[in-house]
Amino acid sequence: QNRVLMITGASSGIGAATARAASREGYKLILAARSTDKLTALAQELGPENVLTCALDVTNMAQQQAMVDQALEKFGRIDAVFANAGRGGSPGGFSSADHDAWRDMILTNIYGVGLTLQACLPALKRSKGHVLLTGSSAGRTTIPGSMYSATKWAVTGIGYNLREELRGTGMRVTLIEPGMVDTPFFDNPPEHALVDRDIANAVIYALSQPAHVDVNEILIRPTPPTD
Ligand code: NJP
Repeated sequence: QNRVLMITGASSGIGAATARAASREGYKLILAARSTDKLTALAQELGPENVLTCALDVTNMAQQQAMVDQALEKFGRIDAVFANAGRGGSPGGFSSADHDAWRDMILTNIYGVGLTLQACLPALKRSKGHVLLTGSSAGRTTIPGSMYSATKWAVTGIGYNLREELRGTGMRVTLIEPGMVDTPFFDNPPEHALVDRDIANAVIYALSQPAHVDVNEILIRPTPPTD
């Protein structure tokens, strides 16, 4: 197959695992993040002829547009976009969390997703493409004091509202909602967590469905520990 998948936040964790899984499925890949050294190493691993790496800060629209332009120049089309880049918050709750860290997180997790969509949608409309978003189980539940959770509620809303905007176009929107996953997202490895491949498998499942199947959401949590 010659389908083309773009992944933001591809330099580590869930994005990198999805790149590996999609490469095994035969996708051509656009891998984007700020850490270009890590993207280059991943492209080497996967076979550089089928991979385009792009330096991307998702909060920068000029870089988003350049990524799409380069992708169309190299591959001629984009069939799916996994808007996955995101970052965590800081402790302290609403009364005392670092508000500068809030700004960076809100810009990355919400505005950045919006910019990725705006840059990619013209190409995706031409291919009747598929949008996948990394939301979170934290975008479904109440987490005391968490602005991070609030940003992921926003991603849930983006997914729902985008699906309605695209209704009748043949395009599909899938919200990927992980529970805790052991990735560099955390300074210390969390206990009872999923691994990055578990989420990559969910992305591949959604991508692999025939055109008449629109996988709206996949919520994946670790199995609770046995007593
Ligand atoms: O984390 P990590 P995950 N512009 O830190 C990129 C969500 N999630 O894989 O730019 C562009 O390994 C960063 O790249 P770089 C989470 O909210 C996670 O766990 O080079 N890219 C890296 O590739 C996020 O949306 C858990 O620093 C930017 C990637 O994002 C997604 O899963 C649970 C960027 C982060 O990779 C992937 O996170 C959950 C920017 N401004 C949801 N800022 C979990 N791990 O438990 C960051 O429910 N990146």
